[in-house]
Amino acid sequence: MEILNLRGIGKSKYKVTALFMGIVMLLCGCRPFSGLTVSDVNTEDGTETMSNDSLISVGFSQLGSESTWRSANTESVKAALSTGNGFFLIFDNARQKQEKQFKAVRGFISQRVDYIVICPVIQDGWDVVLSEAKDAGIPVILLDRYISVADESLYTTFIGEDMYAEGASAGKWLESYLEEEGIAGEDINIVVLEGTSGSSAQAGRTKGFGAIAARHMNWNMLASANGEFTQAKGKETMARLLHEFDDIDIIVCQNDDMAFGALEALNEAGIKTGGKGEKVLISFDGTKQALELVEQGVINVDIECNPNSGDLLSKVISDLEDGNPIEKTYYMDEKVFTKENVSEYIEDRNY
Ligand code: GZL
Repeated sequence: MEILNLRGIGKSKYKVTALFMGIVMLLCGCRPFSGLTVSDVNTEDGTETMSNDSLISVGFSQLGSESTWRSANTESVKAALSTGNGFFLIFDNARQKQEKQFKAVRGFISQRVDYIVICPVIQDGWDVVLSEAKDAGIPVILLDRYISVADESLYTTFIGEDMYAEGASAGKWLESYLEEEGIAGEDINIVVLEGTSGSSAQAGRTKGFGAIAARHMNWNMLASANGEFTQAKGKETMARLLHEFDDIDIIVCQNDDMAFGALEALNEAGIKTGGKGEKVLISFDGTKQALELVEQGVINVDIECNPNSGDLLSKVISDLEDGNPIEKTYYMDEKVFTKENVSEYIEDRNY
């Protein structure tokens, strides 16, 4: 946990004696402040005090750093919720472990932050810890991924992407592609490399693509296998599927990192993708590296999933601070990239 700020009692603006807090943390076996933003130092007795007049403290539980997309999402939030923009950000990387997210959220509650932001690694299991945040009077904002809770008042708003729509976009693109190739009536064998099991990204994309696939009796879903949104697992999973099936026509990777891994396995097997009569490769996220592969005709289509939600998050928090009405859901703008349109977007892609 990067501690950029330790909040005192209540919502009032405060002064914290960093030296005292550092000793307390040492006694508790914690690492003293690292990266502490000290606005003034009293050199007479060596104590350091930190004042943060009119800054908004935010505890951010990021699920991990598993993909290019995730790193871009983290950077987007850190850039938007900077001290210069009026925030003190406490950042925690849960390394894909929900238990670590629970621990981070409870830490934010004990530090009485003004807001808690969570990218939930999986959908289930959030009711208890979010009830604790509600009891503490701290608004919770979901970023990127959804949760399944009985009481929707446990979170204030969701800012992210419509995963179901992303999955459906991939299915609709495949319908058009097969029509254009004149093979819409032929048997089509499909494998899917899925992201983190139980995440709203994996569930939404699977359901959205599945709804389109259900319209076609000749679309054979050979297998869906977990690639954990990582390149390494994507390679391993693709290699296993190539070993299992020798008649795969369509490969759906639920993010670019798994597509990069799949391409490693396909290349090692001497199998090409993207071209006429070659296997079709469908991916999600729209990272620069992947868009370059779309332009080269290696990835057939990439469904954008925009990680740059930091500015919108900052605006929503500011609206909450000002007492302005806010929506329960904010979706990011997203595109479908193909060889026909991708070139105009690659240059400016910042992830
Ligand atoms: C989608 C996001 C997914 C990305 C992956 O919003 O949660 O998680 O598609 C990332 O790259 O790992």
